[in-house]
Amino acid sequence: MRSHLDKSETIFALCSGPLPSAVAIVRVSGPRALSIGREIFRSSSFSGEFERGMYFGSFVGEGETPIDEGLLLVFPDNRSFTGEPSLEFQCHGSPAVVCSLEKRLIELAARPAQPGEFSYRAYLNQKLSPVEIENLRDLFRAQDSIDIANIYRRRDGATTALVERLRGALTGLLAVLDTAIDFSEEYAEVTQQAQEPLDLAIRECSLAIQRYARLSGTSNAPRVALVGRPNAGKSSLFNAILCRYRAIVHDEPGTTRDVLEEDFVLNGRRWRLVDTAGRHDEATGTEREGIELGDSYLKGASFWILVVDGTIGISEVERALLQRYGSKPFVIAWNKSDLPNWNYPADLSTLPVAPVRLSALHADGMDTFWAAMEAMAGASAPNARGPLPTHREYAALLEVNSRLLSLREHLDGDELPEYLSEEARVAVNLLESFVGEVDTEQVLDRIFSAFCIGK
Ligand SMILES: Nc1nc2c(ncn2[C@@H]2O[C@H](COP(=O)(O)OP(=O)(O)OP(=O)(O)O)[C@@H](O)[C@H]2O)c(=O)[nH]1
Ligand SMILES: [Mg+2]
Repeated sequence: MRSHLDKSETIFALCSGPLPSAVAIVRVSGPRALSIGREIFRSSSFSGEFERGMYFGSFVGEGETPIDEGLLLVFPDNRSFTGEPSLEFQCHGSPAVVCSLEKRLIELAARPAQPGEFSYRAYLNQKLSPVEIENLRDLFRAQDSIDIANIYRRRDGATTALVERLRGALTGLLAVLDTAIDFSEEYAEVTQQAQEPLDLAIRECSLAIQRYARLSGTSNAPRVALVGRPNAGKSSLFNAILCRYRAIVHDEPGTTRDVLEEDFVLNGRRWRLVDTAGRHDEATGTEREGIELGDSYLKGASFWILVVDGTIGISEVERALLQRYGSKPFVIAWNKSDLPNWNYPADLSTLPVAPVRLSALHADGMDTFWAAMEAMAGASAPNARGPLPTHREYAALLEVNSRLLSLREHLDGDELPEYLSEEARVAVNLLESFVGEVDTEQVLDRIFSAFCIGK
C-alpha cells in the first residue's frame, strides 16, 4: 500500500478525535501546504507571507464563504513533525465546520491522509527512526503511567541489558553442557548445575514477554477479587472502588450471582476488579454455580479482598477462605463501620492481618483501604516495571522462550548433552539477532496496520 503513497501530494487529516469537540485540529502537510494556507486564512494583520508561528484569523471557503474563526499554526520549512511544510488549523470542533474545511482542502488539491501517513513522511524525511516509530506506536497503546515509563526507559537500553543477561546465562549453560560432553559419567551432576541459570533466563524472558503482551492488549490486566459471605457488602465496595454504581446492591442475600469485572487504576497500573457471588455452605443450583465461578476467578487473581460484615464477624466461611487462599496476598475489609452494632475484632491475634475499618456504603475509611490496596499491589506486581521489548524484540523473545522451555524439559529427561548444547546455541544465535539491524519494512508495515489517521 505504501508504494502508492506519493510525497509530492499534500495530505490532510482531522487529528484531534471524534466530533463534536471543543476544538478540532486539522493537520495539513506537503509541498502545497503554504499556498493552501494563503487561500483559506484571512486576517487584517496577515501580510500574505507565512513565517513559522501561530496566527489568529478566519478561515474561508470558495468565494470567501466564512467557515470559522480560529488559530493557524504554520511550519513553513522542514522544522515540522513530518519534515515538510505543514499547517494545523485549530477550529471549533463542529462537524459542519470541519466538513466545510475538509471540502475546501480537497478543492485546493489536498487529499485525505492514510492511517500513519504523517509518521511515514516523518520517517522518509529522517525526522523519526524506525525505533522511534515503534515507541510512538506503543505510546498510543499505553494504558497507564507505568507503561509510559517503560516505553521511555527503552532509551536507557533496558532490553539490551536483558538480552545481555540472557546471553550470559545461556553461555554459562553452554559451558556446563560442553563439560558434560567431555565427562559423560558426571552428566547428572552437570545437568543439575545447568538448571539454575536456565530457570533464571526463562523467568526474565517470560516477564518481558508478559509486559509486552499486556501493552499490546493480548493479555488481561491482573485481577483483584472481592470475596465474602452474602450481604457482606462486596458489591457496595466494588462500586465504591470504581466510584460509580456499577453492581446491583440489595439487602437481599445472594444478589450477585454472576462474576462482574471492571478495570481500575492502582499504583499507576491498570487492574481488573472482580465482584463475586456471596459464599455460604448451603448454596445449591445457580447459586452454587455462581460461587464456583467466583472461585475460579479467585484462583487466578493476583490478590483478593475478603469483605466481612463487621456486625457479624468471622464465620466458618471466612476461615475456610483464609485457609485455602491465605498464601495469596489479601486485604480484609471490616465493613459496615457506620452501624451501631459493628465491632472491630477484640483479639487481632486470631486473624492473619489487621482488618481495615470501612463503611462501603458511606465510603468512610477508604483512605486506609486504598493504602492497604497499594501495599498489596506493590507486593503482587513486582514485574510491572522492567525491560519492555519492542514488537520486533517481543517476537524474537517468544521464540527464545519456547527454546528455553524445551531445553528445560529435556534437561530433566535423558537427552544427549550434544543435543541440548545445540539447542542452547540456537537460542544464543536468536539473541544475537537483537543487535542486528532493525527490519525497517516490517516496522513500516505495522505503522499502517495500527496507526490512526492523522498520526
Ligand atoms: N450500613 C451499611 N450497609 C451496608 C454497607 N455496605 C453494604 N451495606 C448494605 O448491605 C446490603 C448488602 O450489600 P451488597 O453490597 O449488595 O452485599 P454483597 O456482599 O454484594 O451481597 P451478595 O451480592 O448478596 O453476595 C445492602 O443493603 C447494602 O446497602 C455499609 O458499609 N454500611
Ligand atoms: Mg453483591
